[in-house]
Amino acid sequence: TNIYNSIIKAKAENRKLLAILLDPDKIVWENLEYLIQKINQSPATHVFIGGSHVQNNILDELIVRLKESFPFRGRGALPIVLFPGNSSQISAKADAILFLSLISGRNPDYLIEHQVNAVPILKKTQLEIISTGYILIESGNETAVSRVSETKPLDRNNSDYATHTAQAGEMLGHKLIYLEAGSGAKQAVPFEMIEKVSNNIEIPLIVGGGIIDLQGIQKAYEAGADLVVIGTAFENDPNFFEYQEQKSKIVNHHSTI
Ligand code: 1GP
Repeated sequence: TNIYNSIIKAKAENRKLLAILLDPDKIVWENLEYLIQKINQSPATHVFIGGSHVQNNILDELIVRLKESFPFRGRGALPIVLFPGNSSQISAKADAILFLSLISGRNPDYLIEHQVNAVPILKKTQLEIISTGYILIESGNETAVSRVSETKPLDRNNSDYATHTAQAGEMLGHKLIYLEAGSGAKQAVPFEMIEKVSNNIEIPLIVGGGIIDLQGIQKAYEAGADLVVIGTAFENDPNFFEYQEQKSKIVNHHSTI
């Protein structure tokens, strides 16, 4: 319960968390050292690993490589958390797994079938298992989550229904709620929805999908996200956090003139 407890603690202290999402399928292995260096220099507090079609052998290798490189950073090793698309994407080498149930959808495979199939694999690992209610929100384009899970995302204009879904997830015993617009979403989860959901649950709230700049991260935090996930933006440009930092300095500078 190490990693979950640290998320709870951060929430209690109002320390916001940031995860970089790595998709093993999209990693350019020749650039891995560079990528790791950029992760180490970034403000990330967690690394999430997942994708829609990942194969096991590269999953293990990626995590081993990351782990070899993380202990050298000043503030300690970054926790590596699996964010699996299905039961074959489990590696004993990670620290924890978001044990997801797609509670926005009505496809039993992603509500319970994959989870049942994952048990024999999980039982052979020491992974910390974090039960997560996973809620997909309509994003203006079809995302891989929706396509692969064959489920309909929730209406982005109906914050009440999303909130009831999150509350049902909490009542069912999930330890986290993840509001997801989908990787590469055109539109991120609406801030108003983040606000309503976070005001109505006690457990920590993760928000991700389609967040592409510092302002998007900041606004998600202000709306009540406890942890923000950045995938595509960092994948497209490993200097993402440096540029964003410079940009925000410029903005702040101008606003004080
Ligand atoms: C996807 O929420 C994550 O599951 C991150 O999405 O790739 O759009 O940042 P992006």
